[in-house]
Amino acid sequence: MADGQPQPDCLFCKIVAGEIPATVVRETDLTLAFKDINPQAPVHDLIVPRAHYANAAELAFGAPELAAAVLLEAREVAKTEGIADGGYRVVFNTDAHAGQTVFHVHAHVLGGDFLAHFGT
Ligand code: IU
Repeated sequence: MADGQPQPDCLFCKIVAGEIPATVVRETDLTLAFKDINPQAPVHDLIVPRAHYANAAELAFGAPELAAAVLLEAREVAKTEGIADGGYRVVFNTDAHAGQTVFHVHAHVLGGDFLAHFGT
């Protein structure tokens, strides 16, 4: 389903609703940014849209303006965390082969040091 409605068993819907605590970095009307509980870099935050979409593909298709808001928020989170100048990585793990484990779309924002490079 890709209509943005909250899902009862979704961990990140519960964080958005304040039912489960998180260390919030920034919030807007559309998004919430919080610390990843298992950081993979000196700075590792997650940005979620408040609305529920399962993954980046569903978000981009169902609410492209909200997808843009999440990307713009990555820039703001990087500035807030002081990593905008050094550079940072934005990752959307999308479905099984990418190892997605929480099926409420989230952008990982990683930085604060040189990150392992992949690709050519
Ligand atoms: P993934 O892209 O779905 O693999 O990422 C899920 C992330 O959510 C992962 O980095 C977890 O450490 C993180 N996370 C969290 O921050 N808080 C939680 O309660 C749970 C997972 I469960």
